Amino acid sequence: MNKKIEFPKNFLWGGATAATQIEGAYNVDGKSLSVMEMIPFIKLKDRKDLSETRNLTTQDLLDSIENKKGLHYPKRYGIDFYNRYKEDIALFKEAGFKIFRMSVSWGRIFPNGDEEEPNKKGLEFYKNVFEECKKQGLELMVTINHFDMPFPIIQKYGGWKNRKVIDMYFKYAKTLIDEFSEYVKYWLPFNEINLGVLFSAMGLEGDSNKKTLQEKIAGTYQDLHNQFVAQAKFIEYAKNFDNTMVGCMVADATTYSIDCNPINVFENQQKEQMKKFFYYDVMTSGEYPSYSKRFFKENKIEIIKEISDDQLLKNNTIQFISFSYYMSSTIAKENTEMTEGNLMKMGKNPFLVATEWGWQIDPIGLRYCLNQLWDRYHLPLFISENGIGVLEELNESNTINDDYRIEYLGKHFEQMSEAIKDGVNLFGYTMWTPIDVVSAGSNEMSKRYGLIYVDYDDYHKGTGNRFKKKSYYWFKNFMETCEI
Ligand code: BGP
Repeated sequence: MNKKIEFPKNFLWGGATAATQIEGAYNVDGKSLSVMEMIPFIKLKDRKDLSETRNLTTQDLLDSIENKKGLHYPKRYGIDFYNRYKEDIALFKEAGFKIFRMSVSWGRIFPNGDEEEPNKKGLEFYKNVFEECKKQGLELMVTINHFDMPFPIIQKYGGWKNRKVIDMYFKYAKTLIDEFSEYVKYWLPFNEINLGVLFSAMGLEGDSNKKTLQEKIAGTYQDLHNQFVAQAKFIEYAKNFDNTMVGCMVADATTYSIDCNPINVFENQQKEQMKKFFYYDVMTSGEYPSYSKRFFKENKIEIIKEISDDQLLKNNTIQFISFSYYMSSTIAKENTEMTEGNLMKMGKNPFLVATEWGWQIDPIGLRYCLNQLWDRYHLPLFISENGIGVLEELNESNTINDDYRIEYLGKHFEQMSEAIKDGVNLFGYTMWTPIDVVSAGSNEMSKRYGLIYVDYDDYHKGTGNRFKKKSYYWFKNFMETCEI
């Protein structure tokens, strides 16, 4: 018999995507390339680990523009959402979604970053998409920058370390809210702002392999500070609009101590401070927390600020917290067995099972995380990503019986419901993803997360046709009945 769990009537259920993983059409209507679209596909069996797909030099990136090496760049093609968005949005509506989270591609709106005027064709595309969502009665949550800074900004200005980029970001973000405030209520200035540390190793800092680790880390925190400032400027401006909420998006992953040895328990607390709470703390209080000051001092990191930055951050904090949650891990000590995680390796937990990509499944870790965030911040919470990536093939009935996904979602929903009973103010959930997309971290199409199967392989071969999986019908029924 199915089990009934409880959720508030107005809970916002839906799905999440990102421009570079779905749109394709990388070279039409004036769009520039983003770094994400310059990372080539490497077959799983041919690569040692994921970092191989990210250790790119500036020369690699330049060579990719005209594809001198004849490689395949999956994020240039996505799943052709650019041309098929009406069909996809109709499927989301039919599934019973109330909200759709998507991102805008910066390179469609300001291809070089420093233009005076936005690209009309880019604005037109998003207006059409938003109109379609409105027609279908879908609320929108928009990520302004989901890992896709236009490459010309990196090439000419060196990326986030240059304060001119703050102004370029603000001009871009301001254009979006000026144009689209009537469609979009929820805004997320940056996707997974705490993963920047990994992107500076991806060419965003130029030839990063020429730098020492200390230089790289220091550069990352400077980039981050400039992003905090850019976000605060946007929050300040967004106050001019009614019915608008600006939140953050942090890649969360509960971490546990390896055992009850106080040394390890404390080490876990310190890791949590700098890997997750630091980000939420700055964005909710507008101040750098005390533990970060010690961390910066001991690691010889000096953040260059302008006089007005502190006040700007203080006056412009986020209104809600959103985060992604896929897995948990333990802290990694010497000799700890490791497993893959979201863009980095993590300590293995003997009590958990992992996906084919090594991501450890832990629904109780989600309840733990929700309680931690609510207790610490007392701000409304929203889960903006959660899901499971699996190798899948259509069966003879043109569907997939993805019971593992149903089990994954059901168990997480159960823990969310428990957290709400604990008193946590959780107001919505967008699963990753309603439809198969190109993987952010591994560039594979075959790492499938969707409720809907998309007929493209890793080389973008296929019809692109969409097929509903068993989980599509299960999710639809769940939203109506709350039965798992
Ligand atoms: C998050 C990103 C998404 C997404 C997801 C799954 O880090 O915000 O863009 O893709 O993780 O990761 P992956 O695609 O690498 O499996």
